[in-house]
Amino acid sequence: MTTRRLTVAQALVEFLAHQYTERDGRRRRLIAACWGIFGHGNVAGVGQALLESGDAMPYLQGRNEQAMVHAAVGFARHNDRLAAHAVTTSIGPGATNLVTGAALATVNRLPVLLLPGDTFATRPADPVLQQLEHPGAGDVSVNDCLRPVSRYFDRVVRPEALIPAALQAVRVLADPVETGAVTLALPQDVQAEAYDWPEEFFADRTWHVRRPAPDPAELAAAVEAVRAARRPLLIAGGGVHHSEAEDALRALADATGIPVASTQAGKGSLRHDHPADIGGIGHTGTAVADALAGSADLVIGVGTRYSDFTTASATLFAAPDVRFVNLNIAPYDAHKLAGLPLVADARTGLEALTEQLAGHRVPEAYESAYTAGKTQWEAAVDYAYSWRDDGDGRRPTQAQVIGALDAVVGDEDVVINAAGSLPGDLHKLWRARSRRQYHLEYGYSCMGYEIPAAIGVRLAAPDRPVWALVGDGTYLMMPTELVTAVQEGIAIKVILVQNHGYASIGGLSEAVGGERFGTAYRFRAADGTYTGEPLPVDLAANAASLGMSVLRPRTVLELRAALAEARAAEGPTCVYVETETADSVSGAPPAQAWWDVPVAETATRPAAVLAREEYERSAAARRRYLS
Ligand SMILES: Cc1ncc(C[n+]2csc(CCOP(=O)(O)OP(=O)(O)O)c2C)c(N)n1
Ligand SMILES: [Mg+2]
Repeated sequence: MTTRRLTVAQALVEFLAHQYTERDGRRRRLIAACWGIFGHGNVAGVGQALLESGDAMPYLQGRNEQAMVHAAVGFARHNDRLAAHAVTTSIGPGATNLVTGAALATVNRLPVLLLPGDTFATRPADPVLQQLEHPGAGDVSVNDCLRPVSRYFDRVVRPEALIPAALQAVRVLADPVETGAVTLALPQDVQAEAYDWPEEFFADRTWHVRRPAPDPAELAAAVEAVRAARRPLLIAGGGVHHSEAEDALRALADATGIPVASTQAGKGSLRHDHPADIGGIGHTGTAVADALAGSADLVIGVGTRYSDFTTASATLFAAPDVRFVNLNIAPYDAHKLAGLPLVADARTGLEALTEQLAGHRVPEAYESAYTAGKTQWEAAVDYAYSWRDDGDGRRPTQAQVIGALDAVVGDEDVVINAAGSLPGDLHKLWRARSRRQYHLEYGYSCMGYEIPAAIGVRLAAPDRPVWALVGDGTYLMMPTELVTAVQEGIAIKVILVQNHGYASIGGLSEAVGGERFGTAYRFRAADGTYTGEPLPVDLAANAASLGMSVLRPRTVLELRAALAEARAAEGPTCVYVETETADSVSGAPPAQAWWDVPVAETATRPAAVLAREEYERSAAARRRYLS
């Protein structure tokens, strides 16, 4: 047997450089690059191995471990999960900084390979710097925090154990059901240890990404349910994009006239101007989609997890006899809401449905009713985007910011967002023009995702204009990777929306009796509350200080010009805009459906007492969907 003598870290890097995915005959490098921040837990192990690998494994330098995972996730999502990044960290704080990013990846089912350093396996001098030392469990390290947020976790405590661990890690990363964060914890001594590896370990390995076809019995039951339905509604989730099933979905909609609503992850599955596209659904949905959901007799969920935003916390689907058909590659999701499961790849499943439904079409009256609803919603979006230049220098609403962006983008632009009040406004208003344009991370809705994810997307698609939309709160949480964009010359475009705090949570707080407590960025007033003047903080100057080109438009007119300039810019550019801050005015239509945020059952303050009464009225509409 031929062997090669390498350290564990060198062997891992060499192995990863030879892994490929293949779907529909297209082969790609699975691990395209490795992000890293070095400390004593990986500098001489994985760090040295990356140095030694030369071009075989490109290295990317980040500023914050969580942000590196976000960048990796943005990259994987834009690659339809067929290519991913690895992230190496030191031990202790470097490793635990991964936890939030890992949870985000796993919740959204997006692949990322995490390589945190770990404390010595041989433990010659406990405690090493940054070691936890659990008094009752000698084998626990802080890396165990990564177990519940990883789809596969392994600790490589002996060199030869890398072989099964690495193979399992890659299997999970490339698996369309199981994928998410995969963690290989690497004790710092083991990383540097040499071993004689069988040469076959480093051979090219191609992981076929399967498209399972539906089971005939499940398919027959689903087809029967669709044929019997008078008011069917299809919900497109993120699985439609992951499976590249957009054409198959359009074919089904064209053939049957079934209207298609979308979740945050699924938006853009149909182009916004397709006659069957009725926009977002749920708490942040359109009036037309939510009205249809309220009376649908059959909901066909495709690649959706049915989050509480989608179901309006189990109140949206209100018809007494409503039933569900769930086309999902994951049995876990296919069985939700007591639906008829159709366990299959989204594209294969949609093609099978279209074939079996030949000749079937929804009633004409139903089609014309939702077409009218779609036209009305279009008018509501136009109204939210509209503005007059009456020369008074008025600041734009957030909806007008979105409208201004809508006016400058093309089909190829990518718009990224994750948290704050923007996701709801975008879900309601954005007119998605292509399958990858609308990039909302709303499984974990993590403040700070946007800027690093934009870097990841731009690495995946160097020719596309990539926009990160960030609120001021989000910006302050993680502006770090602007430096990375500047360093690498990655021309991301950041739209920084200043409204002096958490407009979203402020509005929510008010609705649930919280009186906006702790949600504005203001000085303390004489009474000790944060109701004084807005803070004299200049986030535009902050972005400029990190190396960004910064534009500071004030009015809608100036904003449009600035966005056009940013779009044409060759370097990373930030458009800083202060919006109208009158309480919760974003300019978008209000929520059409409920969201369950529990309200204090007993309180002395009248706002909470009133909110509780309202809460109980809304909560009475909750359903269990058991049959
Ligand atoms: C990491 C993280 N912490 C807390 C939250 C809860 N949260 C959701 S939105 C929000 C405020 C966002 O503020 P900003 O980015 O300014 O957007 P705005 O609400 O003003 O639109 C908070 C604190 C979150 N989603 N992510
Ligand atoms: Mg804000």
